[in-house]
Amino acid sequence: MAALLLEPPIQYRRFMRRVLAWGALMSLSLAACANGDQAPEDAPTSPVPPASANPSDPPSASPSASPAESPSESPQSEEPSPDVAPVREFRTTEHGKFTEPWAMEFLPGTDLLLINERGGAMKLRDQSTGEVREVSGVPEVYHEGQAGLHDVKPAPSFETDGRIYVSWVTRGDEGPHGMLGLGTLDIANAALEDLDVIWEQDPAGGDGHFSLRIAIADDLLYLTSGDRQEMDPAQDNGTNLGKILRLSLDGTPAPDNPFGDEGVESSFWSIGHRNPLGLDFDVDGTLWSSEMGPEGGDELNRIVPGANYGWPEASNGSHYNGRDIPDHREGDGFEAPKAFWTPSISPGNLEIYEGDLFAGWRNSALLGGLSGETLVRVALDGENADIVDEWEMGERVRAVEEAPDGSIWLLEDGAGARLLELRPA
Ligand SMILES: [Ca+2]
Repeated sequence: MAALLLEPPIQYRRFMRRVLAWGALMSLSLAACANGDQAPEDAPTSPVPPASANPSDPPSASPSASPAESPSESPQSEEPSPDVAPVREFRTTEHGKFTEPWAMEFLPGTDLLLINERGGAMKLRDQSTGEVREVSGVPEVYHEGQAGLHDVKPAPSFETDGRIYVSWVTRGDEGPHGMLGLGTLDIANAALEDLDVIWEQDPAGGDGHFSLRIAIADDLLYLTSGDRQEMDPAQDNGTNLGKILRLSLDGTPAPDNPFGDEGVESSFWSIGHRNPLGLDFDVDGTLWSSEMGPEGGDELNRIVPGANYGWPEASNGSHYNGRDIPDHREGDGFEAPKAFWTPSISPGNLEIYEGDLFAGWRNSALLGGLSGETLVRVALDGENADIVDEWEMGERVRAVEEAPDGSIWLLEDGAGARLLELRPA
């Protein structure tokens, strides 16, 4: 830390970051060899240079100690504040493993972390003892492709009545589709009770791009609904696919939504989305969403009510078959992302940091990369978003969440996914 506080010349710092990153990777590799699956407790993770947000730039390079290699970041991505040097290194502690985890949530007023596994298990982890209990009464889910048990979010009244929102995928006669339910969590008995379906994705379709992320503020519920890999529904205001919705706490369309108060459109907050798997508010209360792009073009979007985010008419990525999609450009009528990633990192969710433990991170968007196997920090400032740091995590990262004490928790992806706690080194 002392070296960072002394503010050595930028080129030297970049060089040292590469040395540190390379050293950390070597430490991790050595530790992994020595300890098998054990997470190294004493090897802090250092950042690698942030991935380029410019599609004309080459993909971000592997960590390198070579000072001759040109850095990929611009000067303005350096620390914005002269008095707070943002945390650059953290220590990682493993707290058990989960099977295909998808979402987690610290339950307010408790010492519990709730974890949803995509196969249909909802688990309560006591953060004091490490004990994990499985919750009964979870709806049966359809578990194929990207389908299964998805997100969870406590209602504003959770601390007094245990009310909690859950999203999942069911398979009806017409095929799989997403559901949003509201139930009551009996913590003492680890039971989900009185679960009512309050919203459904329509029409049904295939096994992908459900999205189904939940965010709540000011007694309103925001929900992402993906394009179900059909693309065109995102521009079709006759369906709730490819949209971000704004609902009342009972699941009905919220009053005064920007697409009018008739029919399905009355639930829309924004349109033209592909697979928005991240949703959170910044410290000013503005909604942001991370969205999986096609081949390249992953997006971090600042959500403006009534805006059209362009899918599938505009994307900074291309179709998987190589067919081009026009990039976002001024005057095309679509809202452009505030940050994007080409090549893709595949952000599994989005968490905007509000704490103090990671100095200098307040109002940073944190995204876990699935294909990227990274943790990415994006500094938000009003309408602007700057990709400022990226750490190689060595595994696909499914979920990022901030704990009440300001520590940051990650869930890896797939079978044997580790639950990780990050604290400043
Ligand atoms: Ca394009």
